Amino acid sequence: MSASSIDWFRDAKFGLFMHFGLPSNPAGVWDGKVMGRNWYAEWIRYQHNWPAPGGISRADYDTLIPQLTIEKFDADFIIHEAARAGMKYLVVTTKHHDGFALWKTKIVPEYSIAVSPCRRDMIAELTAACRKYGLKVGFYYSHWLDWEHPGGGVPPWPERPNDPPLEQPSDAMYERYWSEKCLPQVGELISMFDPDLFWFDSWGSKTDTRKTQLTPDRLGRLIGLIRQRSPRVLINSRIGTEEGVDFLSMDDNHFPDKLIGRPWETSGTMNRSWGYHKLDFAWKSTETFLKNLINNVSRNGNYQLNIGPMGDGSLSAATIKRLRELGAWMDVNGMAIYGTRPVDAAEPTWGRLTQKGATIYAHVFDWPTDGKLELPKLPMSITSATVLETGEPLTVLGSVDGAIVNVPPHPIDDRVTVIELA
Ligand code: FHN
Repeated sequence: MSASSIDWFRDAKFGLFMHFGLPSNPAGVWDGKVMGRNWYAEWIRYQHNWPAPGGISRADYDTLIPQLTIEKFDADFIIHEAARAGMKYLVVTTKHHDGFALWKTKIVPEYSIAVSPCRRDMIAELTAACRKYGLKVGFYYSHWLDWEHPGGGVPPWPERPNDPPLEQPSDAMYERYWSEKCLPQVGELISMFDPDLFWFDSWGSKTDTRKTQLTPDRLGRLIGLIRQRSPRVLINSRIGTEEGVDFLSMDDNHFPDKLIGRPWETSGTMNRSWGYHKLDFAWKSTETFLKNLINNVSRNGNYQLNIGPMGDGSLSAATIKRLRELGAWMDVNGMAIYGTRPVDAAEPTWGRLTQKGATIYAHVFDWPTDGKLELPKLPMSITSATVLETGEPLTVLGSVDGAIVNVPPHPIDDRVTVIELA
């Protein structure tokens, strides 16, 4: 990574995560049964019918390939929506755990979108749309688990409560997977698309002993290959190490309660599932997403909000509504997000603070009922306060230590009102 590569990531703050693949068609339901265990629809192959014995055989699972028609997939539309929502980068599943590639790969081409009826290259289309709308291009690649290759990792726990753990491939077989598929496909993604970021997926803590195949040697070869092919591409810590990578990825939907000095991000879902699940109706609110974003930004982090397009490639109405509501807020308040840094001050109980140069932004989550917004001790004296959305000037009483801003009786935005302090 060159010294400046991480700068765009630190300034961008808000990205779009996108989970799509073969499981987007069954969308959490197989043979009329809703998948169990959790709501991660992209896991249907192993979690179908859980906890009863079952799962889906590889042969049955592969009947999803002829269903991959994506007749309503419009990369331009999706990335335009992301840009309107204020998102500055995309991270898309090029290959999820099932091992199926969404680009026209020359490595294991028989398990890729090239053999589906659509004959399209989703990754090429999304990359072109990102370049058109000015978003950076990030690729999710499931390096650890791969359920296509005979040497790829399978879930490291018993999928059924009374079963033994699934049998993992031998180390020699895993090595074949690593050198025949994982490394060449990652290299190919770089040479074909020149991405800005790789988002690798393993989970749990650094010391999680289940990730046995991710040895220092293998991780070193993967990171080395990427660094050699692209000096600027960013790599996340879920590759399996925090050493030699560019930013930390929290666990799914995990929002740390304190500032972290290194660049970091949280990836989060709009409902429960990452891939589209047609019976997952637990949609979170736009207010939740905004507070997640602001919370992370105030603590030096980014937020990568996921969408799961439906099997035909289109976005659900619930997804589009949330993206547009986010965009409306970002249109008027984005300057309090992009390019900001944490403020050297105590975190207020009513919300969060961000700073850019000599301007501090107060993001008010809980509007004061007595009309007085009490500021903590700030690193500079405050003489002016303005509602960012409307330009309404507010009176500031006091200065550096515990200044008070007189605010109107009601917030201008029910979700989060931003006040610009200078
Ligand atoms: O197992 C995956 C899951 O399907 C999804 O891709 C998430 C996204 O962060 N990562 C894994 C679980 O942590």
